[in-house]
Amino acid sequence: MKGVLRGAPRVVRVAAAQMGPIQRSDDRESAVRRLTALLHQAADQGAQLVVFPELALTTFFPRWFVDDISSTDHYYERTMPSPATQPLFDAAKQRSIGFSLGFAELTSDGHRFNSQVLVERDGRVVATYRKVHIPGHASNEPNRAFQHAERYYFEPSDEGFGVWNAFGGRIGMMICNDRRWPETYREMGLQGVELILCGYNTPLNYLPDPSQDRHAGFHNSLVMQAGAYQNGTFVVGVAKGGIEESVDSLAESQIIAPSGEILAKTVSAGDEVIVADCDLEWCKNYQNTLFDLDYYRRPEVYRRHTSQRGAHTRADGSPL
Ligand code: CDT
Repeated sequence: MKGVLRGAPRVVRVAAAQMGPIQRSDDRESAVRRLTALLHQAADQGAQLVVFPELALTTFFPRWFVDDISSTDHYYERTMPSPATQPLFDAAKQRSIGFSLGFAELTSDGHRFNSQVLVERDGRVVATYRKVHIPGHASNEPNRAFQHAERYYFEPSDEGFGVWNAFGGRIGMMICNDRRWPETYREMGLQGVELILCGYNTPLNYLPDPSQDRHAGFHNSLVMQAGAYQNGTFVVGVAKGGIEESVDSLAESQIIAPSGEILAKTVSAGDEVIVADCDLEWCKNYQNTLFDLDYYRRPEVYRRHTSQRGAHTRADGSPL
């Protein structure tokens, strides 16, 4: 085991910029104005990085099904920065603050992804992450109170989970449903991640099993705190919360330490900024001791993780 070996502090002041709802009638320009105001609040508090939610430019459009997907092209960005988001990029560069931003991406060859861009303090695009785990359903389910047709509107990315050198550390990204899967964190943990950025839109009513509704906040914290601790990384989860087009969504944005502790958490379901000083050297307390992956992991007995998708059993019920 390597042992703690903590170096000089590498503190990144991180802001989580939660948004309240964006209604269907709200245009992109108003969303960008709200994002820019939040960015200025974060910069005023000395933040070097501000994290925005998933699909932060429009209402959560997968809650409606349409027969012709091209009729929803206006919800997608063809470039990033796009003309509408350029003012946000300009303000960030002017204030020397980096950001991550969730948006719907329509590529030049017609692919649709649920994406999140990471931008450095000098305005340089570091990376674009495309969501891997796409929840919900792919066809219209008219008996639902509302649709969650992400599997119709987005294809799952095969690019996996990158980790990038930025903000003086190792930065990873995930989007909403990705945060519920342990594989997401471990893929980044195996690349030495120190700070994971995650935007989310999580309805408070899970229609396939309403018994889960009262646990929405608990499950949100549970998965992100566990992922942080088990990989010795900071995790920043940022909601678009509140009642959007009659659908109530979880807020509870939070910044989590490698210890698994919540350092800051929002108290409203509206536009709100929280900040925390994240000393990336803290990760070493976990990555070089209890979770020294190189010393303690046993990949040779984890082969099912990549060779198998669902749970398999023999006809008699015994494990394979
Ligand atoms: N946006 C997103 O991924 N939301 C999902 C909702 C799942 S219910 C179909 C989430 O995991 O929070």
